[in-house]
Amino acid sequence: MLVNHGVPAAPQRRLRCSLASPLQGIPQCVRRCTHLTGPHDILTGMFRNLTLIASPTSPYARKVRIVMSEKRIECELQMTDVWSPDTTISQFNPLGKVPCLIMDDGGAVFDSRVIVEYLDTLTPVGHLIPASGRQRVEVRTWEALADGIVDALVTVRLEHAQRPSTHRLQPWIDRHLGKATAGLQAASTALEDRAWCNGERFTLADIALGVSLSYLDFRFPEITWRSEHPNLARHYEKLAARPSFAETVPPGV
Ligand SMILES: N[C@@H](CCC(=O)N[C@@H](CS)C(=O)NCC(=O)O)C(=O)O
Repeated sequence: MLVNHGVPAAPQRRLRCSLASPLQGIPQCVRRCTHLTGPHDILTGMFRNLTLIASPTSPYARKVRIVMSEKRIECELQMTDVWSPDTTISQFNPLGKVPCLIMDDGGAVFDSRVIVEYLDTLTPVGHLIPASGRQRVEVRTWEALADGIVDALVTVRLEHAQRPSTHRLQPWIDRHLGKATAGLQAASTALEDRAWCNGERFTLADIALGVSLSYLDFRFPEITWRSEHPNLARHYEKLAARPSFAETVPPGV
């Protein structure tokens, strides 16, 4: 959609954390995703145990959880509050952010874009990222656009949640609201009246866009994106009805 030519697939990145016991210290708010079947590496035949460190309200973690659900990948979910002094997230992700995927050998994978790329290689069930070429880069650009909308909204949210009102910078807030607004307009223009963001089927592009629209509802209910972009509203309604979206709704919505 927003690019002129295809690029080669990005290499899969795997980062290892140095801890002997990788999950030590993570609060035991663990939920087993029992409706899912086990992940199976089709290349090596190895069965993998996966743990996703997340927070219930993180849109980036939600994107990963939706991908896992769509692909029927089993995971253990461990919730942490990244803003709490007690969190141990930085032992796994030095950037102190969720989501972070821990593999059975203790390897830690972040951020959400790298995690979903890895997950899509784990099972042939419901491929979400086209294998190569123009289609692939278009889906990844949709994801970058949707994540960019979320990035801008999270920045605005943090201005309110983390900074005293006397220290807030309105021009900074306006700048990021402007990015979110422009991103929504670009998404609406690119979607037109098509059934899916890219091609003829549901992909990661739809997941990322749906998560960004849901985050607007969750944190910025005053933004009237539905009336400005009826095509996005229609698309979101369809996405929100999928079990993967319904089962990952942030608490309190
Ligand atoms: N680009 C990252 C963004 C992750 C991110 O910013 N996560 C937030 C939660 S929504 C976080 O952990 N923030 C903690 C912090 O910034 O210290 C991704 O896609 O995973």
